[in-house]
Amino acid sequence: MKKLLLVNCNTEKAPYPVPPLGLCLLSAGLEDDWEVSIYDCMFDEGVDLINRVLQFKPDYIGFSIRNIDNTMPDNCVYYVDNQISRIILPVKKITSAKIILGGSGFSIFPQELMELTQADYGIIGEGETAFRQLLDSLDKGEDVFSFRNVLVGSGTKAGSGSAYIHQGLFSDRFSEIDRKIDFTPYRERGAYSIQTKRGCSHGCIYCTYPLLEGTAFRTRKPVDIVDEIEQAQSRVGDVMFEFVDSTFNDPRGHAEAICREIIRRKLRVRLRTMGINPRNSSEELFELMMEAGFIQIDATPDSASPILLSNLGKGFDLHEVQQMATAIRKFNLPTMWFFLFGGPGENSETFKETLDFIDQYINPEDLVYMASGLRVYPNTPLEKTALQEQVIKPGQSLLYPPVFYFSNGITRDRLVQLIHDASSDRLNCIYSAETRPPLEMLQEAHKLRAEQKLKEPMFRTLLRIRKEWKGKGLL
Ligand code: B12
Repeated sequence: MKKLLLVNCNTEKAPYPVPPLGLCLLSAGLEDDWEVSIYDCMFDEGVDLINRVLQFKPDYIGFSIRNIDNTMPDNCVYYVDNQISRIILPVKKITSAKIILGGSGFSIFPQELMELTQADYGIIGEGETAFRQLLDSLDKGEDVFSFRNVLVGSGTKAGSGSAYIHQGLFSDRFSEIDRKIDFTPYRERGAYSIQTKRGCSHGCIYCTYPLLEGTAFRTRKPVDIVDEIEQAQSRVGDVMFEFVDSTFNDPRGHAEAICREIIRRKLRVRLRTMGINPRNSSEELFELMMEAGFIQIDATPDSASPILLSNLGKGFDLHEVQQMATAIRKFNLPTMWFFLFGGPGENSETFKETLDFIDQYINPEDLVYMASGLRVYPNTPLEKTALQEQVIKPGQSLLYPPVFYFSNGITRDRLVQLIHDASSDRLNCIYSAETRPPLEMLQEAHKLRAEQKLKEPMFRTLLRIRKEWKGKGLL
């Protein structure tokens, strides 16, 4: 059996460490015919990677590049340099194994990352089918130049060999994350990732999801999804399960069906999800979610200004955002809200429209993240706007330095000032560039949670402490 080493290059622990779901899925699909080992750099920053390579002696090494930067114009963290200089290049120096790159970050900037790493191959997009085909063909010594989604060496341009297509059904294998990596350190703050579908049919102007996953939803069967959760829970015990879909409640009815299956089996699970789409949300959905075991959701309308919702291509209107917020509040479903200011057409009036919505509709016990500036990614509608408005030049690299779009209707400084003002008046509002709570606050929160056996989301505990500290004049 030929040997394959898969390396998770991601070491970012904020907002919490995320397990390498993609690599575990790839491993699950390959391990019948390949001897696969995963090296997870998350907690040891890759210090033992060279030893693993020397001992395991892989024929091929796949590096997963998930994060490029933290998408924040203020306090921007750029991850690529470290991943290349500390993880990929040292391995390249000591092995003759073929180096293959993949992952969502890689798929956004494939050519530039091939050049920077001088890797042998790269796979754009999802890997289940393409990676297996590539490995099998390389192993037989076959030509792989014409393979779709595959880059060969740093010289290839995106051509027939890399035209990006989205595959049909994705693997029905379970990731079994806890069997593939040491899941213990993820238990405390992280979650067990579950994907219920791929694809996104929405057209948010800045977003990479349709490029990464395709524009058509490809759903898994609710029975399979709940089997996966049930089996994982029987192995790992009480853990938070997190849905990692672009939007959880798309297409309409799928999320409801998953919740019903969980309820039918009387599972006692803790669940959270990002991406609730206002258009397909309803009281029925939130009621089912509460009953199924959701203890936290992320709501990401980006704006509550009708002009911005339209300019950002969100595909839902203010009324639908208001309805969603009302339903969330009715069921007291702990929610982290995300607003993204600075899109095309943003000005002080549109900012105020969103603020009015926050004041009227959002539970003050829920957290509101306020971000500024839109990260510009290749092949998105925002890239075209940025070109037209001469924010970027034709041919300019968007990889580094990271490029952000700001509306020309308000200066960047003024926008940040408005966010600062809004967050100092409202304790539940936080400027996303300044989200990390002070260490002392985190320690107090952990202590309180342990003493009182609190099961509420961490953000609610932190928010209460923040209010107390403010009351005592400590903030
Ligand atoms: C869910 C999600 C989150 C959740 C994660 C929850 C969790 N428990 O995992 C939360 C909200 C916490 C989150 C946070 C962040 N995220 Co996020 N997230 C996503 C999202 C929507 C899905 C990721 C996922 O799990 N996909 C499912 C798995 C199965 O897919 P996959 O890992 O990509 O693997 C497949 C392929 O990539 C490929 N593949 C992967 N590795 C390899 C390796 C080889 C060798 C090969 C051949 C193929 C291959 O095959 C796999 C199977 O098909 C993506 C966008 C997207 N649609 O992909 C953004 C995304 C990954 N996130 C992104 C970012 C920036 C972040 C943050 C830095 C944001 C921030 N400022 O906090 C943090 C970082 C968190 C961390 N600790 O690393 C960016 C990364 C690119 C970039 N711009 O840098 C993305 C792409 C979104 C975007 N803006 O475009 N995120």
